[in-house]
Amino acid sequence: MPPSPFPQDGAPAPARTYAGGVNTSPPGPDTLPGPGTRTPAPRGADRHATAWAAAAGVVAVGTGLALGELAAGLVSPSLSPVTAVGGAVIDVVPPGVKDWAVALFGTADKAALLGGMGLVIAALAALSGIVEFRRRFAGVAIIAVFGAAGLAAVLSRSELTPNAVPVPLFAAVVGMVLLRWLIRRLEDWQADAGMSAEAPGATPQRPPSRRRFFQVLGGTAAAGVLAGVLAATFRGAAAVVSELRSKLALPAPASPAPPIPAGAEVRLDGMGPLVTPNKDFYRIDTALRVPVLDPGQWTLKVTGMVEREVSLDFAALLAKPMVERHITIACVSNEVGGDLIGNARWLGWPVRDLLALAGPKDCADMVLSRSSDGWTAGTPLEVLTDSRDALLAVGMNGEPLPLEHGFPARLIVPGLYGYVSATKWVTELKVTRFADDVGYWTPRGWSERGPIKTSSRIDVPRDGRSVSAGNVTFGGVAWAQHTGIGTVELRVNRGPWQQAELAPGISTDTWYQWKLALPLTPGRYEVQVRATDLTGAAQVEDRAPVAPSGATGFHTVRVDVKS
Ligand SMILES: Nc1nc2c(c(=O)[nH]1)N[C@H]1C(S)=C(S)[C@@H](COP(=O)(O)O)O[C@H]1N2
Ligand SMILES: [Mo]
Repeated sequence: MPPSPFPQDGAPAPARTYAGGVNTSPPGPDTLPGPGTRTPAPRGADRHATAWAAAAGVVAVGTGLALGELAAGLVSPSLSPVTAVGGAVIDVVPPGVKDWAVALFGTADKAALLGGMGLVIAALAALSGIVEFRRRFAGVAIIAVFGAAGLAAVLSRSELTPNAVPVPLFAAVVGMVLLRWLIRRLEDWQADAGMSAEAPGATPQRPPSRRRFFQVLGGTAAAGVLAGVLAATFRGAAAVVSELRSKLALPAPASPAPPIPAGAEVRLDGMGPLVTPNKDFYRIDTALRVPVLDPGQWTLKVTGMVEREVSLDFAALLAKPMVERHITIACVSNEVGGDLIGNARWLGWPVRDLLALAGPKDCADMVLSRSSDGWTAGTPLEVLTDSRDALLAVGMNGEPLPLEHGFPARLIVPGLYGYVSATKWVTELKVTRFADDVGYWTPRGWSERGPIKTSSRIDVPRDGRSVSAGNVTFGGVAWAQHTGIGTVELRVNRGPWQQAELAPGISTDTWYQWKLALPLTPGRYEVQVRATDLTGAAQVEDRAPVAPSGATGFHTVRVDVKS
């Protein structure tokens, strides 16, 4: 029997023969082309190479997108690159087309849009694979354009939060790296296949680089599918809850917020608004993944040293007489001059009324509030039962709380730093004693009690700016929550303090804006601000770091006055 011209299954593969007839060992990293050299991939070595390049493009882009959606599910549940692009498409589509789509697809219009986007993205992804195989980095460049488009879409959305910004960039970088890697493996395979085909007398065979290509392609696709399934699980829950949130009608307040006094808002170029929009509100929490709570499932329990435990569901909470107040909350980690502070109009039920239902026992002096993800804050019972408007809040600036800010309910307590009071996604209030319980941050080096320290900030001109000589108008904010601001003063180059024009506050629980025009001749100046509260207590001058109980010191800006 003549020897078969074909290698038999199970027979050891013959060493590869290069065109020069030299037998080599299987390629290690040292035999790979150096950076910048183009592997000539002989066409026709595998008729399907172009198709595999397209598949590599789809797998690379798909995996990048899936990981992006997963990252968005973790850090920015209300906005992902895909929902941003979808939302942007919905916004730019003319109304006629929208009506047509709704008529055609009915309530499946969103699914149809996503399906259509999927097809367009898959086509562009396949193209990027083919192009990358033809010319190194050409496909990578297409994905970079994808990433830029995703970023633009994210930046254009009203749900924009800082967390959402890096996600499209991350997705694009993953896609670019994967594409280059997969195409490199394809080039290796095609080079090997081409050489063995060109070798005189060589028999057609499958080089190990072929197997390698399919391994990395399959492995990447599997990772992409896994990320996609996880992302769909996370984002599905977030999407459902976002939808419930957007359909929620907040009750009208039984006690509406007092009107903002005329002139409370000092309008200077570069000065922030008196009421901070939700999208610009600072966000601080320990949650890696924003808790997504279904309001229909939410309950709040009042436990511990109480006459009777109370359990409240969301419908029962919304039926309570609601109070609406402007309250400025601040983070203990806010540096002097920092921006971890914001003022919003909160809607909620006074915590004192809730605690009255439970009846705290006399020995109790603290309420340990707990969030759905186990974070805790220890708040003096007294602060929650005195006349101030400590709220179990459900609304922020006329909307249900954003997911990032504690949907469906959180605590807002005038006068205390957030870490000892402002529990988001709150699910339990345990009435207890400071001697028995501690909040999350206390054993980590922060004070047991966290009253907000009176402070002030210069917002314009910004530190380091050049301005022109003449009357230079300074402006900013000052706060002494629940006491109120009495005066704000500025001094130039450590000279005498000069009283600023203090705008009326909304209430003592909010920050106040102020301004002062100073005649300045050309030169360099150091300008400082200090606030005094309504009891006459001045802001502390000595510098203290944020830990353990909040920063002190005067905010100082340097300005360069030009002629
Ligand atoms: N569940 C939960 N609530 C929390 C925190 C947290 O880590 N987890 N951080 C607190 C801190 S330190 C601050 S300053 C405020 C910030 O609230 P905001 O993100 O709505 O601005 O939330 C508080 N509530
Ligand atoms: Mo904080």
